[in-house]
Amino acid sequence: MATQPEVGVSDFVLLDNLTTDKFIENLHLRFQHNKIYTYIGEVLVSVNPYKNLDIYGAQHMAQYRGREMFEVQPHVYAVADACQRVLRQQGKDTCVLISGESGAGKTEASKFIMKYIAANTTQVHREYIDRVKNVLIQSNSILETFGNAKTTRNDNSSRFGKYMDIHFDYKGDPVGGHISNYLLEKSRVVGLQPGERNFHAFYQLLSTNNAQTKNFGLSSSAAYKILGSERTTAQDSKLYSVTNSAFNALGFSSSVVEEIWNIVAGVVLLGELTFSESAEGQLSVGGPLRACVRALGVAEAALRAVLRARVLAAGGELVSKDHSLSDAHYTRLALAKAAYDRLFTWIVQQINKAIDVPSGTYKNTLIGVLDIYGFEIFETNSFEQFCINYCNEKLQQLFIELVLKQEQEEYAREGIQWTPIKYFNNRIICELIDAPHQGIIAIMDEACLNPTKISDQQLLEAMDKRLNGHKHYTSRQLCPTDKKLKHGVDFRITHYAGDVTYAATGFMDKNKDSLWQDLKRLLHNSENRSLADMWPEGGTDIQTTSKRPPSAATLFRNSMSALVTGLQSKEPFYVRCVKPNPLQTPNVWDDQLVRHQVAYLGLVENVRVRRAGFASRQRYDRFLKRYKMLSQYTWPNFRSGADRDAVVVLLRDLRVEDVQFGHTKLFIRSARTLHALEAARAELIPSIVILLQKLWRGTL
Ligand code: AD9
Ligand code: MG
Repeated sequence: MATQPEVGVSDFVLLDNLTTDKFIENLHLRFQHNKIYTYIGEVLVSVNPYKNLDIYGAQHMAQYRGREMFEVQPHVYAVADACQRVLRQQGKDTCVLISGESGAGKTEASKFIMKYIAANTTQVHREYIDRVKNVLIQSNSILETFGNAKTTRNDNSSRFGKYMDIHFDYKGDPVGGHISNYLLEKSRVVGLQPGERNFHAFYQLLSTNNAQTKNFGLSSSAAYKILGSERTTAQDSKLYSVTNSAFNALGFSSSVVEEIWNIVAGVVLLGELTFSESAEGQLSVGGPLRACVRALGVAEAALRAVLRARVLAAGGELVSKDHSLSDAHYTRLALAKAAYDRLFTWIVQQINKAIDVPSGTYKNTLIGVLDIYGFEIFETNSFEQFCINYCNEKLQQLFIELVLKQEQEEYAREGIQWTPIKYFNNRIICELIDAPHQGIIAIMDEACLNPTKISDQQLLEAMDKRLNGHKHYTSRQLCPTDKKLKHGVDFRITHYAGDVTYAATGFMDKNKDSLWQDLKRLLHNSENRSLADMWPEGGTDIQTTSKRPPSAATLFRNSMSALVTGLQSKEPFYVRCVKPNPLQTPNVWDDQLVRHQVAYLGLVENVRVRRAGFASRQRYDRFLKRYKMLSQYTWPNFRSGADRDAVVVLLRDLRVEDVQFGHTKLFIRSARTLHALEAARAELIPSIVILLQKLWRGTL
């Protein structure tokens, strides 16, 4: 591996005259040679090749085991190995934060990391460890079936955020895990953009004509509203088996699996229900109502009742309020979304039970892997994009704090002097969104709590009033001449990654995210035991449930804040994923698209920060091992004394001066120096090899 020819530079820190152009040129050159990974120090930049490269097999894994990152070609396995090494050698928890936009390769990277970690175990308790590994890997198929969908950007796009902890015992073998899921894009269940698909689960179920689907009158050849204009494929049918074997491997009983698919069928059938109104204003439900109630395990009269009218508690009395035609449609869709959303979270909870570390097993350390939706800018951006982009702001903030903090701490620890470099801190944007009382989330919550119904337009007015003058906020109302703010409900946030115009339409409703109590009760009373289990709050009396649950944005903000707190206590590694083209095709490079990502991921800034401090830091023993051949005083061995002394002598002999000697590490300021050392080493290696061969043959 070390003898492979270098293409461009494998660490951006080594680039001469750093500019964005040079950065992209190097990334492109390496991409053309299938070198999709490049470092910025310990940060891995990964470009999606959109083709299968032969770099992930067992023999490739072996090359990374126990090797320092700079010793081998950049690879996602090197990051996984570094994580595991920190964990084993220093007993520290680590995490890998994977970021990048939709289709950049985050989920694939997270799977390679898990694969590497699973393969890199000791031989003791093999059987048990194998089960844990299998379970961890199989859980991915289930999550993808229920949480992924084809979008215009990615045929297998994760429509939820995922954070997975993998727990290790004292030997560093995996003993279990835990998955946290964040905000599934449930609006997809009832509304698709052209060219997009619903969650894979729907197509998988409908691609098979089995007893279960026949029982509900479903057929693989029929068109269902929920599927949009897309049809099921042979691949869906194959994946249906894969999902079911994954359920089996995770210990889901066959009756629970049947109940899960019944709920999926129930949601499909809810999508088919129709309503009509008689001359007297009487609402009747049409379409496959019978099949729908069978699939959901609820009573026909009960489903009909909740679709036709709503029961409310008013002044201590229960009153029934008839639905209009549009209320009925709204209710049907709310029910479908809520049932699917809860199903997804419940499945994650069941997976967690299956992969939980058994009680009595010693948990020592953990590696967390975060694969969360990337920054999204669509034609129309709604509440979902608002949350997703807020999440990216929080993670960028963490990146800034940790990268800076780590650098500073390391310099302090090693007794090195340095001057911090300035760069844009996005804290101001995080606060625009989440500050108590003044932030957008607080303003939305206040509007949702208002006893009189507040429209999206009124919400926007409230935001304008409070946020007028904020550097990162504007709206159509505040800036009527701005051509990009076309509609009355448009507002814009200047995110760290660029301007995003949001349409406030639906914000109030999506933020309230409340499901009427009679719908919860309907699901709670289902004969489908799993479904009933998903809706425990449906057992509460309507009159006693006056407390409003926290809003969707508040729940999301709280889960982000818990996530960030958890990540802060771990040693972080970063994978920054880049998408080379929007066509999902190999060998195509779209310079504009790449440039945009390089800018908002702050990659060039990242190199600058890395270089403003020191281009490289290396432990004395490792440095000596790698470069001692360059001086007669250290080759083959230093006469005596500590590694640090040997390095001092070596560098004096080589006349290298732009270094500082830390307590345990050598800090090299300029990338050029590192470059020169590497070049000198590469030049010497062949003659040393010849020398050694002669020595072995006894011909010297
Ligand atoms: V999203 O935000 O969930 O929409 P991701 O997760 O960033 O997105 P994903 O990992 O799903 O993207 O990658 C998209 C597709 O690119 C995959 O389905 C693969 O077909 C392809 N891909 C990504 N990484 C690799 C790779 N290292 N080798 C080969 C890859 N193909
Ligand atoms: Mg993904």
